[in-house]
Order: sequence, then C-alpha cells, then structure tokens
Amino acid sequence: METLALVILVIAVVGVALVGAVAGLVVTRRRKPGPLPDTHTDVLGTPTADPEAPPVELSAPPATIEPEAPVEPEAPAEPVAPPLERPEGTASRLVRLRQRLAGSQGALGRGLLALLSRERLDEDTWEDIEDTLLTADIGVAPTQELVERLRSRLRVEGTADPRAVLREELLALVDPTMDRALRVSGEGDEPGVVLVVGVNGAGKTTTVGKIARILVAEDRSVVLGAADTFRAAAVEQLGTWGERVGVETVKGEEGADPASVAFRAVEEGRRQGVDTVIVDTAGRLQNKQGLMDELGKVKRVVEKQAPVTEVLLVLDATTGQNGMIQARVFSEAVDVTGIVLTKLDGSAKGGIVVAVQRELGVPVKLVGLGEGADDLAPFDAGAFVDALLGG
Ligand SMILES: Nc1nc2c(ncn2[C@@H]2O[C@H](COP(=O)(O)OP(=O)(O)OP(=O)(O)O)[C@@H](O)[C@H]2O)c(=O)[nH]1
Ligand SMILES: [Mg+2]
Repeated sequence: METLALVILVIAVVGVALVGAVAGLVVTRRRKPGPLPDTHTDVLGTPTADPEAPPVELSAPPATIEPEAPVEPEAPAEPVAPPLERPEGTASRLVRLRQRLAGSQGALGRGLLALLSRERLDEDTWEDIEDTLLTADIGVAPTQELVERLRSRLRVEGTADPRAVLREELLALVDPTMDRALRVSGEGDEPGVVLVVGVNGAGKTTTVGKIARILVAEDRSVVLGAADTFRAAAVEQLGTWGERVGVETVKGEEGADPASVAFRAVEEGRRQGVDTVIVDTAGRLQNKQGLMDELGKVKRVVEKQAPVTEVLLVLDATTGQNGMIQARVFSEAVDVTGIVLTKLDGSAKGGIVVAVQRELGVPVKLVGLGEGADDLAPFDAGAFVDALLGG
C-alpha cells in the first residue's frame, strides 16, 4: 500500500511539474511577440504622416533622416528689396575677359606659330597647319583659303615674321569690317526691341540678363519679356536677373502664348518710355516648322507695337558642327541680325566665329566668357585675334 501511495505521489509531483513547465512555455511564447505590434504602430503611424502634407520630392532626403526637432517657422518675408547691383562697365570687362579669351583660345595661335616657325615648311607641316585649323572649328573652306594665303605670302615675303603674316590673315578671316553694333534703340520715342533666340541650354536667358546689365551700366532703361513660357522656372530665372539690376520683367503664366507675352512686354516698354525691350524665347521646339511658326508669330505680333531692331541668335561654342546646323535652321526661321557666341571660356574652338559668320553672313556681336553676371563682352575682331596669338 505504501509503495502504491509513493508511486501515486511521484506521478502527482511529476505531473504538476510538467503542467507548470508547459504553462511557462506558453506564457513566454505569448510574451515574446508582445512588443512587435507596438513597434509596428510606431513606424506606420508616425506623427509626420500628415495626410495634408505635400508629396516628398524625389530630390529631398529620405524622411527617416529628417531631424526630429520641430522645424523653425520661416521668418516672414521681408518686404525690403535687396540692394541693386552695379553692373561692370564695358571697358573694364573687356580688359578682364581678354585674359580669359587668351586662356581658352591661345592654344590655336601657339600651335600655328610653332608650325609656321619651323625651318622648313614642307607638305607635312602644311598638313599639320590645316589639321590645327580644322580642330579649332574654323571650317573646311576658310581653312583651305587661309592655308593658301599663308603659303603664297610666306613664299613671296619670306618667313622672317610669320606672326605678323598670320595675324593679318586671321584678322581678314574674322573680318574687322563687319558692323557689330547692337541695335538697341528704336526710331523716335519707340524702344529698341531685341529678340533672343536659340536652342535649349545655349545660354539665351543668361545672355538676356547679361545684356540688360550692359545696358544698365550705360544708364539705359530696359524692360524684359519672359516669352519662354514652357516652364515657370524659366520665367523666374529671367525675373531674378532683372531684379538684381532694377529692371522690370513682363511675365506670362506657364504655358501662356509666347507671342502675347512678348507683345505685352513691348507695350509696357512703350508705356514706360524705356530705351530697350529684350525678349527671351523658348528653345525647345520640336521641328523646323514649329520653330518657324512660333518665332514668326512672336516677331509679327511684337511688330504691331514696334519694329524688332535686333534678332540675336545665341550659339553654344562648345557644340561645334551641331551648333552650325542649329544656326542654319534658326536663320531660316527668323531673320537673324547678330550672333552671340556663349561658353567660349569652356571651348578651345573659337574658330567657330569664322565658320558661323561665313555660314550666315551675320556678325558675331557678343561673346560669353563665363557664368558670372558680367561675363559677356562685345566681340572685337582685333582683340579676338590677339587672344588667339597670345597677346
Ligand atoms: N561657362 C559659361 N557658361 C555659360 C555661358 N553662358 C551661359 N552659360 C551657362 O549655360 C547654362 C544654360 O544657360 P541658360 O541661359 O539657362 O540657357 P537657355 O538657352 O536660356 O536655356 P533654355 O531656357 O533651357 O532653353 C547656364 O548654366 C549658364 O550659366 C558662358 O558664356 N560661359
Ligand atoms: Mg532660358
């Protein structure tokens, strides 16, 4: 009996122990996932997930690394306008930019002079001279002409001073006789109207801003027309250029008719009696027909107010032969009266001055030599050739 009682006792103790162990396990299991729902809720339901908040821009940093501290409210916009900038005068900018021009273009002249100074000017040397000129984008026909002229002159006059001969011949190619004056004045009381055209990214808006600064430095009054209505940002970009020098910009809504913005700009210019209205246009036009239609319309509509006195084609000097193709298309779409060659600071291919003038029969009137607000200068054939030859 005693043995039976002992066995029952042992079974009871083991049973109780087993039940306790199993119950403990279950409780532990239940506890473990406990914190998960809480964490989960925290992540999904962060107080920053405001349904009213605008979508985060792709360029913005990921929301998780945003500072937790509350963002300081922006200071209320000060109604005080920033002080007006005083643009650099033409004389000092010419001196300053001449060095930059020599820096980017000097290699061409140095290369040519080194070749022309060889003791024997054999066929190989002349070929090298031709290659050097072609590499600088002078174009095939002008290169052949120049080589012919140099060959015959050096044969007749001897090779004592190749630099003087080269200078004369390069100058003749660049053509110092072309009229490069900007037509920024109108007849009588009317403003001069400058239309600025060119492909995407050539530097049109920047150039409009820079020309406005040149005119302001010369105490002329200016109104700008933001007729590139493709993007709101383009309108703002021009407005900022104007504000810096106290020049008003006539704007249209994004997608507005460019011709109507241009019309209003000239209308405003006349009303204020300013000297010059400069109109910025859009560059991204799909095809030649679209381009002709749009630019033709802008010009026609503007001329209901006042004649367009200058149509400037802005060309990026770094685009080489592509730039030449663009130049041709634009000159067919609208009567180009002058060329602005931008980004000459970033290109050793200044020969495009010669090529584009030949192609269009229109002078280069201004050159862009940097991204600075006053890095635009009137084109001067003598100074340009001197820069090519290194001073
Ligand atoms: N280095 C250098 N950069 C220039 C020069 N002119 C313009 N740029 C730069 O070229 C870029 C394009 O200039 P924009 O004036 O916006 O060109 P845009 O023709 O108006 O372009 P879209 O409005 O897009 O058709 C900008 O980053 C300018 O700073 C120049 O002479 N030298
Ligand atoms: Mg632009």
